Amino acid sequence: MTVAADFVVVSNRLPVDRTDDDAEPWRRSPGGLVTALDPVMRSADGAWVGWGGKADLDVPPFEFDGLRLVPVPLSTDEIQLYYEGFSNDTIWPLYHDVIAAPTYHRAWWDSYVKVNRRFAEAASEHTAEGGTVWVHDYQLQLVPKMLRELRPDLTIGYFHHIPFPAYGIYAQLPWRRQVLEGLLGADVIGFQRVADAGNFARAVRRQLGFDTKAGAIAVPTEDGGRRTAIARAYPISIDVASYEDLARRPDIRARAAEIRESLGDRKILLGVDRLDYTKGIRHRLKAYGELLADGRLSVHDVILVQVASPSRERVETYKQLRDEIELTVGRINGDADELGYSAIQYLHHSYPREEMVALYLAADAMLVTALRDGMNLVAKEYVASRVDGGGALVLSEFTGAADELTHAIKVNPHDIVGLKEAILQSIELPARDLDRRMRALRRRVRENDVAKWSQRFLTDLSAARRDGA
Ligand code: GDG
Repeated sequence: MTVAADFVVVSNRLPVDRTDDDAEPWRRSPGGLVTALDPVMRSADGAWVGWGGKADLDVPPFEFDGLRLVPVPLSTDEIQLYYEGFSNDTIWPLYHDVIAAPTYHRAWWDSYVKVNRRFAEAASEHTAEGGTVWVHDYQLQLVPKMLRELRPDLTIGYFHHIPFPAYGIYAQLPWRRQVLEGLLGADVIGFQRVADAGNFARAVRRQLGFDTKAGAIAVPTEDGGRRTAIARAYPISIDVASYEDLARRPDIRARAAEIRESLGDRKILLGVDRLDYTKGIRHRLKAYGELLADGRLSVHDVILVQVASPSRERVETYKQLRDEIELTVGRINGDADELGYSAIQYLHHSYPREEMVALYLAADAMLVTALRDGMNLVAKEYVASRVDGGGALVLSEFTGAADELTHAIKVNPHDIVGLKEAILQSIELPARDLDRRMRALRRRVRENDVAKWSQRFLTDLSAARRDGA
């Protein structure tokens, strides 16, 4: 199938997973991005460029469930160097304020350049004359410039899902100029927070000396002129209605009741994270463990359910993190458990969305204690699922979500004393107070759902195209 689409999304992963079943080789992988872009893809003759999720998988473009998909192959070596290496062990820790030390390897960078070029070429080949391409995330920061060079007729957007760090941190990157130039190939560069867009503009000023004013960056062109690239915040969100629908389903409500009953007559604290050092799981455990040790909480009254979904298991830092967390959970449970009463229920699994919503509904308080997080969709999913108006949200001020969810119980997760107080508040504040907070949170999440997010971005992108023309 040849594809030349008017609207093309480029992301590291395609919105499908490869199965081992020859009769049904692809399964749709549910994700916010697909849901958000689905209507746009269908109305705008869209296609999606991305990796199929398996090494050395080289298959031609195909149609699946009404979506046109263009697989980009990655070799085993490239998965190691470009993806696990440069993306997840250089850029990820650097952009999350060096919570873990980034590793800089020239061979990783070389692979990153090569793979970014392959994505740019695939996008170039499959986009119609004058079309629009929307590139996603930190694995593909060089694609906008490469694509612009190949196809000056295209309108190019880029959205950055993770934080963009302060200049003092960003400046460590040996390839800091190339990455900025790569991103500036886009007409609109979207960030989660106003602060991220500000950090980016400052890096551009300091490194490249370009003028930036209120998010408009003057980028010199080859003919000696200038074009404008917009760098602005577009806080991402979730498909609120789909969470509300799930939360109203009788089977899911029954499952939530069953979870509560199985845990006894106790307050349920909940953590849901990819097992990642940015999520502040260790800080959360420390605070909770101390509350039990201090006697301010008792296993008879409270339990922490921690879902830690497996993530990046071949990257060394993640292996170490898993060991540390499991040691800590074991220690806390060993010290605090009583027969029939466990302090922490630790679940190193992934669950279907239905089960996640049942957990959200069952929990008295959701603990989001990330040390740094682009947005944190879990916080928004929890709020959206609480159609019953119950529950409390403890939210780290270092998440993008904290900018919008101002009625959460805010915490600085590094401050263990403050974190302990926040956890206590989440289960001890008067119901009237918690209800008022949850009402305000729900209003906020419903105002800005993921469809709004993509509309805002794409509206600015088409304005950029008009201005360019
Ligand atoms: C990046 C940025 C930004 C987790 N475990 C299970 C499961 N999940 C789902 C959650 C949520 C998603 O994964 C995680 O999203 P987050 O936003 O919390 O975090 P990242 O994965 O780090 O995402 C982040 C995001 O991109 C979007 O721009 O917000 O800051 O780091 O949807 O529900 N889902 C299921 N089972 C699990 O076990 N079904």
